Amino acid sequence: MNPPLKFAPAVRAALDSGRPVVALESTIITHGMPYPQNLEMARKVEDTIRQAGAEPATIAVMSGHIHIGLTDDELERLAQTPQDQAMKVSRADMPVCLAQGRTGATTVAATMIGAHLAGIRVFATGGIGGVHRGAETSFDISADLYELAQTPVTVVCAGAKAILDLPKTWETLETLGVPVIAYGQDDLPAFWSRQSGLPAPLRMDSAADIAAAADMRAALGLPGGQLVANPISQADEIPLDEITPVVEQALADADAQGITAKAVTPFLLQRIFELTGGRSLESNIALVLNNARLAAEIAAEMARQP
Ligand code: PSU
Ligand code: MN
Repeated sequence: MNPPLKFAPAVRAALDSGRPVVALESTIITHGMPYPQNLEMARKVEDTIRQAGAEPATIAVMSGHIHIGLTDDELERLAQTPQDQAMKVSRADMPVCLAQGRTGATTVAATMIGAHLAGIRVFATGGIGGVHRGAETSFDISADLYELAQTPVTVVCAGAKAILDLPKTWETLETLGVPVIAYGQDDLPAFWSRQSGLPAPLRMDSAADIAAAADMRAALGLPGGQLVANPISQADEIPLDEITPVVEQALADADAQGITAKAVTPFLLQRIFELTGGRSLESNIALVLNNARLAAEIAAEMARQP
C-alpha cells in the first residue's frame, strides 16, 4: 500500500522537473489565526514563495488523502473550518485522520511527515511547538521536537513562541541532536521578538550554507532535519519587554480556565491577539512571510544540487 498522497498539479510538475518547492503547514490556518486573516495570510505566503521562484505546497489531510498543495477553493474551505471541526493533526493522529476520512490541519510534525513523503526538503512556518511552561508537571512537550529528530526536512521558523519554556525547548532539541541555527544573528529569536536573550547554538548567514548543511547531514546518514530560526524584521517585531507581560497574562487566563493539551497553543494565541489589540497577529503574518522568503532561497540552493 502506497501512502495516499494527492499532489496539486503545479507541485507535481515542479518536483518532477527538479524546481524548488516549499512546504507549508495548515494548523496555523485553522488553529493559529482567525478568519479571514488566516486565508489572507495563506494566500500571501503562497504568492511570496512563487515570487521568490519556488512552488508552494500547503499540506493538509482531506477525504482520506494527504494533500500536497491545495487549490484556492480547498484553502478557503480549510480557512473557514471552525477549530472544533478540523482535527489538529500531529504524528499520532495522521493515520487515524486518513483512515477515518476526516479533515485535518497538519502541525509542524505532520507537515514534515507529508513533505518528506512527497520529496520536499524545506518547510516554512511561524513558530514550532516546544516544551510548555510547567512541563515538569504537565509533561506537555510538542511532538514537533521529536519529528525534527527523525524526519529530514529543514524547517524555517521565527523561533519558538514566548508562551513556551524557551530554555527547556532548546535544551530538548540539543538532546535530540537537532541543529538549531539562528539566521544572521548570534541570539535566538523569540517569534514576535528579534531577541530572546538566549545565545543560539549555531549561526548561519546564507541560504547556501543551510542547504549544504542539510546535504552533509544526509551524507553522514544522520536522521532528522534542521531548525532555522529566522528573526522577524525590526519594523514588525514586538520587543520582548512588551510581549512578556501579555504572555504572562494569557498564561494566567489559560490556567484559570483549565485549558490543557492541544487546546493550549490556540487558546494562548487568541488571548494574546485580544490583549495586543490585533498587533500580535500582524507580527505573526509578517514573520511567516519573512520565513517563506528564506525557505524559498534555501529550496533554490537545494535544487541547484542534483
Ligand atoms: N505557531 C504558530 N501558530 C500555530 C502553531 C505554531 O504561530 O498555530 C501550531 C503549529 O502547527 C505547531 C503546533 O506545530 O501549533 C504545536 O502545537 P502543540 O503545542 O499542541 O504541539
Ligand atoms: Mn502539547
